[in-house]
Amino acid sequence: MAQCTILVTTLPGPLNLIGGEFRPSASGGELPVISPIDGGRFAAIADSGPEDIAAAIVAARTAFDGAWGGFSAAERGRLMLRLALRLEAEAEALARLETRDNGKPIAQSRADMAALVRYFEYYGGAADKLHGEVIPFLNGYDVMSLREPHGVTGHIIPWNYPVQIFGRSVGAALAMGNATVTKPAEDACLSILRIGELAGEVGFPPGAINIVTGRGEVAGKALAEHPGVDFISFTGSPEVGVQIQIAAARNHIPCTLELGGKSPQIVFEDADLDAALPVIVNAIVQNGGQTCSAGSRVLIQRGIWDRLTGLLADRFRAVQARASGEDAVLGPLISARQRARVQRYMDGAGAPLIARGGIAPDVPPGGFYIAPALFGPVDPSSPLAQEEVFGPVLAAIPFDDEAEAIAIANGTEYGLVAGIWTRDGDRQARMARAMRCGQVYINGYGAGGGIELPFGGVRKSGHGREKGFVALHEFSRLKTIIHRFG
Ligand code: TXE
Repeated sequence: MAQCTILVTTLPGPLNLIGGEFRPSASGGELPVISPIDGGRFAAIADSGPEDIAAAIVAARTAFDGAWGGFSAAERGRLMLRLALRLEAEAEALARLETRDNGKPIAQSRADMAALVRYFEYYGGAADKLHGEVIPFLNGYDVMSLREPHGVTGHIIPWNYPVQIFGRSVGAALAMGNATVTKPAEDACLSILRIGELAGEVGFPPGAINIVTGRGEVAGKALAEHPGVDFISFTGSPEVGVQIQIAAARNHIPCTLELGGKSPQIVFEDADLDAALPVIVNAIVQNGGQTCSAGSRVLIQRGIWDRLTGLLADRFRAVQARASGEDAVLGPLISARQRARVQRYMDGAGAPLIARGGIAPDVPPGGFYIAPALFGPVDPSSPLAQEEVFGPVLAAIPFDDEAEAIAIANGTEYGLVAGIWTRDGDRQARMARAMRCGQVYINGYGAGGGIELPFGGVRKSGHGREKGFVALHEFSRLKTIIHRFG
């Protein structure tokens, strides 16, 4: 079995990071950490409650009003760059820890760590580059706008890309001077705790970065509802997203929600199929399809239906779920629960199975493996074409012309990303504008981590933009100062 050697966390036990110290939850409760690779328990995390969240918020506020708040923008940026270097030096150990905790193939964990480093480089470099404006007004007035941090920001993070999402949201928040409280997902949070430990080592003052683990409906809920939080960034399911937005409304604070998608890849008859094929397959197999921007629908113009589904079938049959070592493209899913969810969608597909991949015979029997599947033609109104499966399941849907492609592509409640495959420049422009979503790729998909590229959805995919420079606007607020002079 080509499983990689995994380092176990250096953390001494089920602890939270609060005010610069690792400490157990107030109740002393803990939750098991299960590796999806073999289903075995290998560590424990703190099962935190409202008291722990409250303590973290006090620590963050103290940092914001004290040491961390006293850092200039340039000093914050320099510290973030120092953390980026430290993370880069630790990247391999972090990647191995992530693979054991999350189950993702080691190559994917390495890519996640590279993105994490880039986020701290990017936002560290940007910390002192968001300028206010001087606004022309009446004679005898100087008017300027000023970017200020919100104060204490809450970050509720899912298990699918823990470190990338920590980097994009906590990184941007820190760059703007906020003090942060993160509640990572109970299914994968060890790498985030380790990042918090490294941040302390490079000189982040106590309370700037707090990390409290625990169950969503307890610790996550407590963070979302706490009146001491000034801004919430949430990435997760639409159902919980609604609860977060209600809690934010009750506290009169803004929030960003990133809630997944049902992103289409639209392939026209004139597309370069050699270029499209590997990208389409990767967009649904990567991270086991447990990706908010997974390309989970492929819309195929009827004239190339047989050819493209045939080529896709060959590729799907060649994919084997493996134990996340060097040779793995597809690893296990995050949990038995997630595998059962994906299996339910496969069982109820209501469409012909075009091709199925496999599971390597030497995977550990207790792991959460599932073979990838390609279905088609799928009815665009069926659950498989409408709902986020979050697994390696691709729904192929035929279309006749541009208008029908647009109607099908925009015909779900989601709207996160779309991919357009055509050589026709006019059509590229028309289609890009017609897509009701936050990001459109033309003749490509999901390239290079995209940390610089504004990202977020519409409707059920959420609102607000993270990644890129624009995230600094989300994680800060504008003050206008009107100065009348004599
Ligand atoms: O999400 P949850 P789950 C989608 C995907 C997946 C489904 C369920 O389709 O199959 O959601 O996944 C915390 N108050 N996405 O159950 O429950 C929780 O602890 C506050 C898409 O894992 O939304 C975790 O930290 N917080 C998505 C985070 O919310 C709560 C990524 C996400 O968990 C909470 C993940 C509550 N009441 C799932 N309940 C994406 N956009 O990429 C849970 N949490």
